[in-house]
Amino acid sequence: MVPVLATTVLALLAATAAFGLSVDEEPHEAAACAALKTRRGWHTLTDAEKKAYLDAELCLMKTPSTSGIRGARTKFDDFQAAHVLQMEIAHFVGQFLPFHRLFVWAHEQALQNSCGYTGAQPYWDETLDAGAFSKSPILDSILGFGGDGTGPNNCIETGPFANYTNPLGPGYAINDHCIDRQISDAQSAAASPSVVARCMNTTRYLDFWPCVEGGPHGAGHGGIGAQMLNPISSPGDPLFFLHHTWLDRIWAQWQDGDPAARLKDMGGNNRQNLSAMPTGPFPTGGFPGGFPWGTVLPTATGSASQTRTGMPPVGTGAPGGFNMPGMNMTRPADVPEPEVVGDPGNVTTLTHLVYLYGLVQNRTVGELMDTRGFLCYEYD
Ligand SMILES: [Cu+2]
Repeated sequence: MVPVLATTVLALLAATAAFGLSVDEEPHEAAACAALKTRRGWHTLTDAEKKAYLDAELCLMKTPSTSGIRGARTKFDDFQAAHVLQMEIAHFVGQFLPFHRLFVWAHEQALQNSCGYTGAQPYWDETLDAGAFSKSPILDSILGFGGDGTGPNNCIETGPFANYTNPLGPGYAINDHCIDRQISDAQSAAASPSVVARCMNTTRYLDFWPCVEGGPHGAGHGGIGAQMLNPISSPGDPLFFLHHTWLDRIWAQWQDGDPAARLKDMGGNNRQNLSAMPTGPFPTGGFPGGFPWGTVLPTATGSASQTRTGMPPVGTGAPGGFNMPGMNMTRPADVPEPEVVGDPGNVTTLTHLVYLYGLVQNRTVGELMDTRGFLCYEYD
């Protein structure tokens, strides 16, 4: 039998060497989950709860980074910086949802451990604002994230984050700038209940994930626009975390629909192949049915009956999609190509390692399938 564990450790060591960052080799001990935290929607929080979250985020923005990740100045930047390095293997791939599950959780841990936040990570139920993001109460200038961008650079000029100097982005650039937005109500339309329902009605991860990534995911990023629309540097807008927590909730609810099957159901490609992607802005309303490509993808089970159409082909490919002028999506020489660790084939499996450069312990996709394990949360 192939020594899978040894192979994984070797791959881990290779990844460690490549990034010069520590990767623990200890077996992962599931931390005890004494009491599940309940993540709730922003629209349902009390004023005090909203203020506590916004204050904790502001605290992260004032706390110096200790991660050493390229470009990060504060602990808020750490997450954006890690996302920049992972972009190529975290989107349009099978680990899209588990990667962002750990990513959002790591941010929630930082709010709690570095800034004394005692609440759970809230989500933005975008079905309540689909097609009308510009009127969402989440953009409140006092108890929200501030409004649309204005002026030549689309800087947000209201709300608690108006004066933040973000050192990363757009894309791979390292460059001081404001948090910017360019809200599009039209592009927020695919956050609608009917699109979410279409995703929820799928029965396989291989259909569910691209439906979510192409539909509601794209709606949130396109609906807020500017930095949020940049697949590389989008976590520079603090709304990112509420958007992705909402997507994580959709996944968790879908899993709850058939836990026996769906807490183990994984698949998809390990690396992007965006060569078939269009460039330019999202079409109005996003891609409500999923990705717009027409090729066949194998799955984790390898079963011929589990192929689907409408997916990008497996293989490596430079990011070419959505590469509009100024988005800086061409990876520069000082950014290493991210390595796929623990998953030697082209198909995403439960042994696939999700890593965030030491921000939190590395986890396998298998460990991230159930929010009620070490992650220790559920949704209302
Ligand atoms: Cu992302």
